[in-house]
Amino acid sequence: MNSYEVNFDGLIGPTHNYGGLSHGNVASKSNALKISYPKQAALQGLEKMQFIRSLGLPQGVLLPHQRPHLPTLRALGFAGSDKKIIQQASNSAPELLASCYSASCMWTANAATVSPSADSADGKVHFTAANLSSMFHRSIEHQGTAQLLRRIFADSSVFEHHDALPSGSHFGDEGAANHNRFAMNYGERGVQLFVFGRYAFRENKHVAAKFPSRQTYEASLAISRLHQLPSDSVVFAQQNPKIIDAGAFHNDVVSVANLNTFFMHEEAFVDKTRMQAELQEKFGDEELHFIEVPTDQVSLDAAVKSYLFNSQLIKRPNQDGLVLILPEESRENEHVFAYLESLKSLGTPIKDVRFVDVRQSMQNGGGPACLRLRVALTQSELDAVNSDFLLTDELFSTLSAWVERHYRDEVSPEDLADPALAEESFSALDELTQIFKLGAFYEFQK
Ligand code: SUG
Repeated sequence: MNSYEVNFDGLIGPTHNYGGLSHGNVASKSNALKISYPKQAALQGLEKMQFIRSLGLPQGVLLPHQRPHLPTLRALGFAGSDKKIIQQASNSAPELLASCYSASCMWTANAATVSPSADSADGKVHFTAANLSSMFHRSIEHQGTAQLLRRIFADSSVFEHHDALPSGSHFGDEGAANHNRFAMNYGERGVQLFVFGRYAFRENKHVAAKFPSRQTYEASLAISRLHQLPSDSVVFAQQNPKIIDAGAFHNDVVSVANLNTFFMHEEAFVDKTRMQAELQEKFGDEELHFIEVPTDQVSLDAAVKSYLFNSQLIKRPNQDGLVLILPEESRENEHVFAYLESLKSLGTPIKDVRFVDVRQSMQNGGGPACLRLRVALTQSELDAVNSDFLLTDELFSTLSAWVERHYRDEVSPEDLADPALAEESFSALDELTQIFKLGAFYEFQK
C-alpha cells in the first residue's frame, strides 16, 4: 500500500508579534518588541505550503488558536469586559498580555508527537499533544491543539489521541521538534529517536547552564509508552547541553531526519557514537546514512543563526534522493552556503537544496521545520483524514484572500493594548471556522 509523509503546517495567526517571550531562543530575544508584519508572515507560510505541494507531497493545514486568549487572563485574575481585561493587563502585566496574544501555535513541530501505525503495537497512528510547559505563552496551546487534532484525525479505529502529559517541569514536552523517525518507507516499521535535554528524576551529568532544557527524558519515555512503541525500536539520546546554551532550544535546530538519512551537526548530541550505533542496530540490515556537519565548517553560532538544520528534508514521490528545504537565511550565511554547495557533491542521499522565505517566523526562532508537523500515513489512513484540512489550489486561494482581508500589515507592541486588534482577530477566526466547516470551535464563539 502507498504511504506518505504529510506535513501539517501552522497557518500563521493574525496576532503574530515579537513578544521576546522565549528565554534561550536567540531570535525571539534579539527581535523582541520589533514591529511584526502578520499579513506578510501568513502569506509566507502559505507560500511555503504551496511550494511543498508543488514538489508532489500532500500538504495539511493546522489552524491558529484563539488569540488573544482572554480565558487565560481571566484565570489570572483580570475581570470585566474583554476591553477592560485587555486594558488592565496592558497596564499592569504587559508580559501576560503578550503571552496571551502570541501566535506561537504556528510552530506545529511543537504541537504534538506523532507515531505512525507501523510502529505502534495496536496498529494505530498515535498523537500526544505537547504540554510545552517550559514557556508560559506556549503552555496554553495544548488544549487547542488536542481539540483540533481530534477533529482532523477523527476516526478512532485508525487514530489514537492522548492528552498532553502532566504539566510541570518534570514532564516538559516539546513534541515532534525533539523526535525523529527512521524507516525505509513511511508505511514500514521504523525506529523512533527521542531527544531530551535533561533527566527530571535523576542526577544530570550533562546539563545546560545558561538556557532551559525544555524536554525531559521522562516525558519522552512516557510518550513512547503511550504510543505503544516496543523498546527494540526506540532510541533515547541526550542533546548536547553546550548546543542548548548556544541557542538550540529544540533538537530540530541542530538535526533533521527522513527515511534512512540523518543530517546533523557533529556536536548535536552528548554521545553521538552510542546513539548512532544503537540506531543502526535497531534499524536492522538496511544502512542508515549519517551526514554530519563539522564545527570547523559550520560553527554552532552559524548553525543557530542560519537555521541550516531547521530545514525540511523531503522525499519527492518517484524521485531518487532527498531535497533539503532551507530558510533563505542559510543562503545568506557565507559558511553555511559554502557547506551546502559542497554537500551536493558529497555523494549523500541529499541531492538538491531549495530555499524558502519564512523570515517573519524566523525572527521568532521558527524555521521551515518548526512550521510543520509530520504525519506518516498509509493510503487508507490518509483517506480517513478530514480532507477539509488538506491544501488544494482552491483552499490556498481562499486562505490567501482571507489573510488579505483580515490581517493587519503591521503590529507594534503597543497595538496589543488596542481592543480592536482582538476584535479583528476574532472576526477573522470566526470566518475561518466557516471555511473549515468547524462550527463553533473557538471559546469566543460559544
Ligand atoms: O518555542 N518562539 C518559539 C519558536 C519555536 C520553534 N520551534 C521549533 N524549533 N520546532 C519557541 O521558542 C517566540 C515568541 C515571541 O517571543 O513572541 C516563540 O515562542
